Amino acid sequence: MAVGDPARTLGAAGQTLGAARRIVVLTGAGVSAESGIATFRDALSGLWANFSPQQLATEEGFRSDPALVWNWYKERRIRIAAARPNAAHEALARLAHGPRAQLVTQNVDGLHQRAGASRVIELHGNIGRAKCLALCGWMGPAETLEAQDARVPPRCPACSALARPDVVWFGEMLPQAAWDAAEAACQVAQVCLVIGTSAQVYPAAGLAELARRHGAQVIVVNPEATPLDDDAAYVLRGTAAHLVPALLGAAGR
Ligand code: BV8
Ligand code: ZN
Repeated sequence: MAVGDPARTLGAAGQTLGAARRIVVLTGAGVSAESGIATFRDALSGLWANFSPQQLATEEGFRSDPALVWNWYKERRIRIAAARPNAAHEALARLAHGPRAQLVTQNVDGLHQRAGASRVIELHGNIGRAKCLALCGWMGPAETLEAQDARVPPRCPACSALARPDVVWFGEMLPQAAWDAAEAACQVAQVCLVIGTSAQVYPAAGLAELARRHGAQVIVVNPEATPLDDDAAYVLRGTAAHLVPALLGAAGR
């Protein structure tokens, strides 16, 4: 792992990124922190302070108190709608326009897409979408459903079961197509750029190691230490909105 003078590390990491033909970018909640979106673990503040993610972001948590969990997601959706993509989202959207870079995110906030990124792999779903709790196949925009049905949670328009957020809860499988596409991108990447994730939640947290085992050089961007740092080729200690544009600039992208 290259340490030492941050400017030199940024320059070297930029060169490595600039020379890569295949890049996979893995983002976590930290990439949205400077858009004012609390990271997952910070999200449980205020009214939600006495709950754990494992309580609210699980099917059993939802089934035991559907209105409470629906309202937690609704509050997060409202905050996300009021937020704007930051310089990191915008720089990554430009990078992902090219054929060589594949954007993979754990985030459910849709900010990569709002910054203009088109081919985003969402490993954990999207908070803007609702789906049927009984998995009858219905899914649609949560806000539209709320406008049509004032009950909390609203009901599935197709079968009247409860509607739920279309996100991956703890204990749930990730969407197979998204997972397969993320794995495939990691298996062919020369560089794996990991931004704003604590790499605590599996299986997403294992993707950087998968890329590294297939020969990728890992570049970590995070203001704090992560379990990926020791095996990374470069660790850029700082925030995404500052370092991602600088890194992509140093890569000539
Ligand atoms: C599954 C959607 C199994 C919901 C999310 C014991 C050991 C190992 C694993 C497990 C275990 N017990 C259970 C498991 C599995 C579990 C898991 O990994 N648990 C963890 C807690 C140990 N995983 C699951 O349950 C997964 N499913 O395993 O299924 C299975 C198998 C077979 C058959 C059936 C089932 C599903 C996991 C998905 C959960 N859903 N999100 C929602 O959003 O409400 S996870 C959620 O938390 C996020 O999506 C993200 O992935 C994760 C972490 O979020 P945060 O902590 O907020 O963000 P992050 O980690 O990215 O940390 C923030 C980082 O940003 C920090 O590093 C910080 O330094 C940095 N940062 C801060 N500011 C900035 C910054 N970086 C840059 N710039 C800044 N300005
Ligand atoms: Zn239904």
